[in-house]
Amino acid sequence: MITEPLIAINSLDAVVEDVVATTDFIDIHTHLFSPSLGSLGLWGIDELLTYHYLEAELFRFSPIAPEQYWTLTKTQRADLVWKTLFVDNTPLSEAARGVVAVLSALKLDTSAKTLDPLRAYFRSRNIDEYIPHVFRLAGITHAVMTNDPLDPEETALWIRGVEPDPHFPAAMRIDRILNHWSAHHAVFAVQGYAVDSNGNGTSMKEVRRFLADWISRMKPVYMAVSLEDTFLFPVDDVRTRLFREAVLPTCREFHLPMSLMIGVRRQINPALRLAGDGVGRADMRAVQNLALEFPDNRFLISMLSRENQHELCVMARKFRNLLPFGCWWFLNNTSIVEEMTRERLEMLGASFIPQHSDARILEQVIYKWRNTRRTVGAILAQSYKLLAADGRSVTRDEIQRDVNRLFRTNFENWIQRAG
Ligand code: FIX
Ligand code: ZN
Repeated sequence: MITEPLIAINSLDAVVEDVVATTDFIDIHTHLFSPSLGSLGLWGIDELLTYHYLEAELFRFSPIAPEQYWTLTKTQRADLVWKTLFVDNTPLSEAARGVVAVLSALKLDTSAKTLDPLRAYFRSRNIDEYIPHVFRLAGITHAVMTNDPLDPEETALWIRGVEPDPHFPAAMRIDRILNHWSAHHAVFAVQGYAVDSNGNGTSMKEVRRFLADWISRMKPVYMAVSLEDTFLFPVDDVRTRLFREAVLPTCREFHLPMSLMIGVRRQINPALRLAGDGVGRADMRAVQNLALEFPDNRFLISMLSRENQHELCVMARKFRNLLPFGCWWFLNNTSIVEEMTRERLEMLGASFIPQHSDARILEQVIYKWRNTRRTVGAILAQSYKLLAADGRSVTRDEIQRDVNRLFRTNFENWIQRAG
């Protein structure tokens, strides 16, 4: 028996906007790091401006050659990006508008001619007070990190001992293991695990031991990998065997979901470094085969290509061990987020995770979540209006339940009930 007042159709926009604005979200995929991981964590104006999204745009406006750009200091690079994209041109792109949104949220000058006054502000921040302030502005309680147990700099910190931070859950990223076994298997030996270049002998058992040791060290909430657009499963290679004999059994043993981010073409233009990655449409039969062969594994799935989104929605209707999440990277633009979110609501109801920030610099969570609230909030309100027009009004509690589900409990349940 519904006792709460039903929301009138012409009040839905305001109520949904308020619920979305006052609900804190969980950011399930970022490249941020907890303070206990020290200088791995990036923040401040120079980092914001040398973000690879903006560097890609810089090379479209500035005559500077990438080789010459990389000879500059970070400060000089930031000055050039600011002058080129924010002073000599109007910051119209999603990424450039994002910097403006961050500066305005921090009550800083958004059209300063030079960066010095802004640099003074960021220099005066105390990171332990600043992080909670930024999280409040972004409306998030948790930012899940991306932690690589084969990254030399990060490994050294974890082995020395990292204080767990409840606001920065870890996620174990294993691209080097799954995608670059031949280049990285030797690191296992250095860490005391007997594996060989073909993954034979004790390799699979040793990889499982390696993963188990790092799970007890990092206490990740999931394991993750990004995969190229040509990724296929199963094929006769060491990656298929690693999935089958080491990674997915370990996920089941430790009740961890496996996150698959599929469709990146790494380094299509190496001269741009991190900004040099591209996208390609993937053959989703790989996801279909994984979901079918491993019904007891839970998968978080994000496809990078716009052309894969409809297929992902259909696939998720067929396999309940697939949880679509986020409008990843080149999809994180209002026009595409609208399209994807509307389609997902129409095909999956509230059984998906609309967004993650993929923030690489701390303050980016401010604009990426502001954009998401604006876009997803409007799409949600539209859906409730259609429902009301079809003959069923909703209460604020029901809206709150759906928003909680989309931005918190779908993820919380997935990581708690995995495997
Ligand atoms: O693989 C990933 O996690 C990607 O998000 C990154 O590689 C990418 O550089 C990025 O920052 C996207 O937003
Ligand atoms: Zn990422």
